[in-house]
Amino acid sequence: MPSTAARTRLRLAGALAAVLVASGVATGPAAQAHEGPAHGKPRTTLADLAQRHGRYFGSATDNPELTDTAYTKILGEEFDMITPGNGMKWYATEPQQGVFDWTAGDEIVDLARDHHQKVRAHTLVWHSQLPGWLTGKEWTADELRAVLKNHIQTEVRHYRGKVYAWDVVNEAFNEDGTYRETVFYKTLGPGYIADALRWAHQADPKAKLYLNDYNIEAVGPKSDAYYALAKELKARRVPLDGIGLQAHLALQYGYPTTLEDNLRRFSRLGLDTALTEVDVRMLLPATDEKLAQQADWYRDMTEACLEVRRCVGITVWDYTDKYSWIPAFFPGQGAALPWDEQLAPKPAYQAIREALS
Ligand code: 9MR
Repeated sequence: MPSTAARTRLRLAGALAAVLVASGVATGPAAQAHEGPAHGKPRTTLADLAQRHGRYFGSATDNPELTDTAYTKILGEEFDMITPGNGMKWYATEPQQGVFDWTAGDEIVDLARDHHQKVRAHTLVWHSQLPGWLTGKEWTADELRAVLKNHIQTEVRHYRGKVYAWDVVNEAFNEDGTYRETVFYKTLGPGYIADALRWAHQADPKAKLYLNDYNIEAVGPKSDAYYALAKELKARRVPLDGIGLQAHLALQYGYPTTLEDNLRRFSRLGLDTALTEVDVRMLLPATDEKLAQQADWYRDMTEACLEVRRCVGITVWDYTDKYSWIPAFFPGQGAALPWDEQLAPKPAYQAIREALS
């Protein structure tokens, strides 16, 4: 028979466990999974936890995956922001010059609306995944400017009022901070970025407009280039709202320890920031040790965003290893996302919850 003090401790522990279960904080294996309501109350999701901090927690998705109902169930429950991984890119939306196709993008916007989720739209101006009619021809500056303006304004107008933000220009800089020599830069000069932002703003004055890139999580030549450009654009009153840090990290290259400082300096320019395409890949096979390190990185990234007032949210580049882009692009690497290929949460998932709790 336990002493009175011990019984009180036991009761308190039991009450605490009940509160934790009711609030969705995992107290054991049963609380971790996706079996739905625990003790009659719906479990808290990443989105719920993020919203308590005034942030969102999002995932990318792609049209072919949407027939997987086990996948779409979690997609619809855990997240409050969705990014189409491919469906709004130029090759998909304007496959022939002047002929627009919204099928893929609309499917994802409709799905998000059905689940009361917002949309980070991606992306208007990028050197990759362009249609053949655009890459297969030499353009004069006047011609390309007209093509670019028409593409941006037609697409942004189509989604006006339906998306929270646009990645207007994606991946404009090289690693050393020089401009990437894309068809847009080579033909139009660096002013194409300000033009793109202004055209997008005209077409949807309420959408938040972002520049987005990878390898700009840490302070360094590439993020410095964004800092300088953002400062200049703000000074010239070009409609820029935020900088998206993709955050495609790899365990073998080390954690970007200056992430928080970097987010903060953009905040001080009066800009939002967001982690827009997060994944943390590793050399396969995944081991318990690597998965634990990955969890630490997800936790650290989440905490860094929460520490900086204008870091508005985090999006993972899809949520499950089942649909990650990594294995196809980096053979021998993978296991980059918070859910595994069987849609079971990994240590990274728990670490994100802890950071948000
Ligand atoms: O997730 C996208 C993948 O399905 C495509 O095959 C790939 C083509 O480059 O693009 C992926 O998304 C990219 C995003 O649009 C921009 N940042 C890098 C992402 C990963 O390549």
